[in-house]
Amino acid sequence: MKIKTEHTFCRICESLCGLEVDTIDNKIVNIRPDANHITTYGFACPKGLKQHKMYDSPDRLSSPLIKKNGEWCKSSWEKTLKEIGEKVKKIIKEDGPNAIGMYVGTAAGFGVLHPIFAQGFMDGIGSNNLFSSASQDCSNKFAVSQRMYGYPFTLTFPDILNTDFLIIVGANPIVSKWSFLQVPNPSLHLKNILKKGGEVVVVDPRKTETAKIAKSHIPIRPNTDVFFYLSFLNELIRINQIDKSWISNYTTGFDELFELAKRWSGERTESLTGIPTAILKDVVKKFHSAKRASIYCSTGVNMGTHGALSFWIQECINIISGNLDKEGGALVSKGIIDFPSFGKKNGRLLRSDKSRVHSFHSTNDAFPGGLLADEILTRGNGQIKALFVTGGNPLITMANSNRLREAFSSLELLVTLDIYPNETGSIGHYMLPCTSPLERPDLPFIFPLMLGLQTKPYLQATKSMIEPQGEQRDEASIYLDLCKYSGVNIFGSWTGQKVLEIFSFFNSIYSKKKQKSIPQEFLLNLILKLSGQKGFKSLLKHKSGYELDSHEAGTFVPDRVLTDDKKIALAPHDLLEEAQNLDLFFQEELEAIQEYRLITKRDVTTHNSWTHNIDEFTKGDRYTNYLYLNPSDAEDLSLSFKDLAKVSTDIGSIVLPVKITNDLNKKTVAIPHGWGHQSTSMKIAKNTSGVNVNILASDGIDSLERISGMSHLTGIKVKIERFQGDFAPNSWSGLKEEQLEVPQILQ
Ligand SMILES: Nc1nc2c(c(=O)[nH]1)N[C@H]1C(S)=C(S)[C@@H](COP(=O)(O)OP(=O)(O)OC[C@H]3O[C@@H](n4cnc5c(=O)[nH]c(N)nc54)[C@H](O)[C@@H]3O)O[C@H]1N2
Ligand SMILES: Nc1nc2c(c(=O)[nH]1)N[C@H]1C(S)=C(S)[C@@H](COP(=O)(O)OP(=O)(O)OC[C@H]3O[C@@H](n4cnc5c(=O)[nH]c(N)nc54)[C@H](O)[C@@H]3O)O[C@H]1N2
Ligand code: SF4
Ligand SMILES: [Mo]
Repeated sequence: MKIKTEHTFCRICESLCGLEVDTIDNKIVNIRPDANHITTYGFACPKGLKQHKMYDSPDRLSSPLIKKNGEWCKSSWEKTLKEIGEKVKKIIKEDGPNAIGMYVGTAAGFGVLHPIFAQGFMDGIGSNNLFSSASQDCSNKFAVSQRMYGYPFTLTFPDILNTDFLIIVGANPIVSKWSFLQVPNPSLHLKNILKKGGEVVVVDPRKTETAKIAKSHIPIRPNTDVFFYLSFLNELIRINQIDKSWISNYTTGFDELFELAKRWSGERTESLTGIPTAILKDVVKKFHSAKRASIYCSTGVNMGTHGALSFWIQECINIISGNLDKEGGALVSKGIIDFPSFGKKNGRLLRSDKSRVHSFHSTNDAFPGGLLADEILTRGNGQIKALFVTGGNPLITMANSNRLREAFSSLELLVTLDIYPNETGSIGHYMLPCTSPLERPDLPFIFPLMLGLQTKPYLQATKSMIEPQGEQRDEASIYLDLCKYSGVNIFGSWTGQKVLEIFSFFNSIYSKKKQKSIPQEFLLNLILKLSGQKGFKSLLKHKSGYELDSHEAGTFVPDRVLTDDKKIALAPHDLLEEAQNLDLFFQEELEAIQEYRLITKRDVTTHNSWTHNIDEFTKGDRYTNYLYLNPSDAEDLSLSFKDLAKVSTDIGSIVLPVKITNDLNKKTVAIPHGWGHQSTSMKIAKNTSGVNVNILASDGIDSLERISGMSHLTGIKVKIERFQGDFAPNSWSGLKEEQLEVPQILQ
């Protein structure tokens, strides 16, 4: 048997690690890091190297499934699509196009054609009821960028190759491998900054893996980052020689910003943030005196109650310190095209409509996920009756999972496009099997591709490594067919639909593939060619990536600032207005300083909700998630290692075993998300005993971050007690106790 080795790149997280894949007879037998890759230099993590085991699993979706009388039955594509199409037509006729909703999950973003065609389907339907995982992780950044720079996709990033001083707030790149920036091998890059005499400071409630490498950690009380940022800005303005002419030439709103920052000195905020003023002043001084510095944040800040205000002030810090658009500071680059200019001109991602329930504005053309249950459960014109879930698992990853379960169960039609029968799919009506990343050709993730969010710019193309072994199809082709059977046109274009159908027909004859497919490589080539890049085939020849021009500092301001007056808005009015509510919040939080706050935590072997069906990742003590807490809190609560703790909020309770760690401060506890798989048919995941932490998080209008609609998933108020029962009545699933299988390990 002959081993065939080919090059590709991983499409699980933003690192996009270069990989070498060995196949025998259309089966992947081994995956290695690509040592010659142009930026990832032989780096990869266990998830990327074991991914074929997830895709090879007998539990994987291999043919379309229809639920009949509560049982899942295999079906043909034709029959399934026809049935779905008929239901869509009926719902549109009776309730209008907005009765069809869609949730786009994080996996969708890792294919180039998937999100484009999913949007094309919604355009065809004429529905605005689009939701995405962005309001669980990053909508605050889009909302603020739109207000400050004029477009949601104008995103700054730290130039980590050239920086002397980097502050990381609420991110743990050593585990997550960075977000909103492609940083292959974060550990190497952080160590390089230190080696060159630079500094890295981590602001995080937990002494994280990143903090340990950075060697400089500032612990912070969860969900108080906005005060850290304001006090930072306050001190920076106090000591900084501000370049007044630059500020007045290229920005507006400095005086209003100054007035706000003045009110939040380090002395005032230290009682809540837990950051002593002397430490704050020291870090600001170092930041200010470093030649090239920047401050970056991620989900630990984004998912708090003030993600938008925090990110706004962070951007102002980079700007006022003179680090924006500067080598080694915070850059705004370009991808294969200047996407923000293109998008702004064509009105993309700029919808200004409001949700039906609670009239909340959209961000990046999507409504907050925290309103999805309301939109499904609230009667009236435009009520969502059907939901398409594409590359996501909202039942586990969104706030208030029990309420979502109730909402999803009431839908007339719930269709998932996934590689697995996940929790969301399991309570739905149709599950459509999709190709895995290694079974489709692709280009990099949209951020590096279109926005240049990369440490070192490069392009790479990959063909599919193997053909699907079952009846899996790529999502773009599925959406084209869903349009056809639903009597609508993809992107709302009759010509587009017909042309793509003809392409698809001939491609299927020509390529002799088992499943009908649009010519994916042809379309990817078209995207490249329209952007003036090398074609797909010639990129394939650069097996380990093709280097592009380096980032160019000094090209963003003012030419690519897209506000009406071409100036950066330092004090957008609604952000300023929202900041007026901070006094009350500060007082309330101060009074609650003795309460527990629950934060999130990611592990190397789990990826949100979908890597729990691999033996190696769930072995030993990885069979569950844990409640992590500080030894002194454990003592107060009479809890020891592996005791069961009950964690509750006003919304729900979960029970899980305890791990004790010195990495957390008193009154800060952590629970990893993505668990709670006991109700699926995934045999390995089903036998894990982890619980879904999002049962504790609340949804609905009052729980949303008011600027961007972000859900509040970290820093949430919890009560903890020792669990007294024999076994946890895991309320994660809404199942009764007698319906639960007791995991062996806890018996
Ligand atoms: N408490 C808490 N909650 C959180 C977070 C947290 O830190 N704490 N993190 C949040 C974050 S950052 C995010 S992004 C969201 C994620 O929210 P979701 O996107 O809803 O969840 P995932 O678990 O990433 O779901 C991805 C799904 O895509 C499927 N999949 C994988 N590859 C493919 C593919 O190629 N095609 C298709 N069609 N499907 C595929 C997987 O099987 C899985 O079911 O969750 C958020 N939820
Ligand atoms: N192994 C693994 N890698 C992943 C993922 C995964 O699930 N597993 N998910 C991927 C996805 S979808 C994303 S979006 C990225 C996210 O990438 P990151 O944003 O880097 O995510 P985390 O690793 O969760 O880091 C968040 C940090 O915020 C801290 N934190 C929590 N609450 C607070 C707070 O109130 N204030 C401050 N300052 N910090 C706080 C946590 O302790 C944690 O260290 O990771 C991606 N990579
Ligand atoms: S770090 Fe991310 S991109 Fe790299 S191998 Fe792991 S999962 Fe894949
Ligand atoms: Mo995410």
